[in-house]
Amino acid sequence: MSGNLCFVLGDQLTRGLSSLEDLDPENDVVLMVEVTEEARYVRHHKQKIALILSAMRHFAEALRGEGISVDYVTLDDPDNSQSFSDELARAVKRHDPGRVVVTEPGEWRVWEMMSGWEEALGLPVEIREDTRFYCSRDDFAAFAKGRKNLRMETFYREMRRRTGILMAEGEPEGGQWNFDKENRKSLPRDLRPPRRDRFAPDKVTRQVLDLVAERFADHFGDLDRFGWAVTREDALAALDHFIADALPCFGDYQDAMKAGEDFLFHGLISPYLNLGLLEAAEVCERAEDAWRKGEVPLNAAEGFIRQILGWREFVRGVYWTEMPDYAETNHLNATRDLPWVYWSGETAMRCMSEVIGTTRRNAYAHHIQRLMVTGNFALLAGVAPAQIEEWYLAVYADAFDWVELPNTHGMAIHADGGLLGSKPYAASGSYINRMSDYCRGCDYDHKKRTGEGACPFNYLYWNFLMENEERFADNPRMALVYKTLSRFEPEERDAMARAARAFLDAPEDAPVQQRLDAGW
Ligand code: FAD
Ligand code: DLZ
Ligand code: SF4
Repeated sequence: MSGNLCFVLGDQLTRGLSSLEDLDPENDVVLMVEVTEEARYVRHHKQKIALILSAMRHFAEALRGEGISVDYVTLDDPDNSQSFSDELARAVKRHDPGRVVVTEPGEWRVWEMMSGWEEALGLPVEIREDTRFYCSRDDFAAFAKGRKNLRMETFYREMRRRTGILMAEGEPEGGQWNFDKENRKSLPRDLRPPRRDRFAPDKVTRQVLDLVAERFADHFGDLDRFGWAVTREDALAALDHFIADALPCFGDYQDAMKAGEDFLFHGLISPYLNLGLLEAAEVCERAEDAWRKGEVPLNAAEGFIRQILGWREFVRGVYWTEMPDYAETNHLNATRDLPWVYWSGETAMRCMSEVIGTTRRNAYAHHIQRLMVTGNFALLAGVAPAQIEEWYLAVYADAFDWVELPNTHGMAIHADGGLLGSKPYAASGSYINRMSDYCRGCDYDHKKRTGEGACPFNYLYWNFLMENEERFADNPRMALVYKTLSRFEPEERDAMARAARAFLDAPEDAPVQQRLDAGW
């Protein structure tokens, strides 16, 4: 064969992908491979593996339906070498292409791998830009150049101007760029979130679920509630459902948490965006359109669009301009092993058990749960960046390094020293109590800082501020909390520091590897 071998990765399931744009069905072959290496470089949640493999199989079928020749290697193929590089080398032998065409990957690890393919294979490998984003890597680098700190809000305004989304004659719709302050309402007790569409597994998905249950039994997570869309058609249906039923309230209750309500008014679309079943532009356009038709309020449309046009594009830009050094920073010198509770969910802290519970059941938790519960805990406990990052990368269906790393390393645990956020997102039990109903049913008392039944988030929070006083006391955004801390009696400060030490050194915090080795 003299044509192209177009290698499509598991998070590149978009028909308009750059590596497929000039595909010639007469001469070219698409290669897709299921490999254990990708499922095991971190132990991904079972649902995440099943979602990716099933979506890959459906995408391959859709391409075949167009008359495109797809060489698809399944995980259980006895000749499968189980790695990207080796499977590509085997496919090159099978097809003898003129060149290999790929779209740049979403992870530095794979980028490094890809950069060595041309030499290893001895034939041209064309790596094309991933055009599924609003902002290219080069454009972001130009934005970042010369800036000491990178702020999402500055970037977001530039993106609004550049795209014209929610703009009228050069000004933001509604006269305001950002309705963040209107996005922090607590949930009224009687407000019922809409029932969410879950998609019944078809035959292909059922086969994949069996395969995953058998091969990855030792991975975290339940499979029985698998309900993700695995085709573009179903992902579009999920988007329609979200826009009609949940987006109207998204803005008001974006930061709220409620026990037993895993999804509230969130989109549940991040896996579809990150795998390529939905495109960022069509999602933002749908939300804007709903506002223009009067179907959703402006604070909902703007709040939602900000997450995609702003945060999603921003963290990707940070990732590619700052890697690989970014992942190595550890500004707060955090070294604690990841507490076992992240895997077991067994704790009297109701907030933690709720968030880890939805993570296990759904391979999903919404942003505030990730940031202000599990992320906040890791920050306050001083968990080593690499360990908490591995956890986030493993447990969420939407997790890929380019988006997970900046969110965890930068936003949640401040390991980048403030490159991405001007202050750490540290919070005590009062925040969690304000934004959720978790504290109501908890064994701990969110009002107590010390003594019997005191909420761990309280003494961990104040202990964190005490330990990092030199670092943060001059930060104007933290002046108020340090003023409050200065009013505490020395005895209370000591008591909180002692409580924090005792809690963190509790014997159930056995190192994760030890518990993994012991089996689940
Ligand atoms: P919605 O709340 O409905 O938001 C709509 C969309 O906006 C999301 O689908 C997502 O594409 C985008 N978005 C929202 N917030 C962010 C953000 N901070 N960064 C990038 N995109 C955002 N998101 C991932 O896609 N993959 C990850 O691996 C990931 N890891 C995270 C780790 C931590 C510690 C934190 C704090 C956040 C992380 N996020 C990650 C961001 C965010 O939590 C998820 O995108 C969101 O919860 C997905 O659910 P949803 O589709 O219901 O989102
Ligand atoms: C995450 C993942 C998994 C579990 N399995 C596969 C796979 O078998 N084949 C594949 O092409 N991609 C898989 N992926 C997604 C890749 O890890 C992802 O494409 C790279 O990390 C680049 O972002
Ligand atoms: Fe979490 Fe503390 Fe509230 Fe319990 S009291 S749910 S530990 S914040």
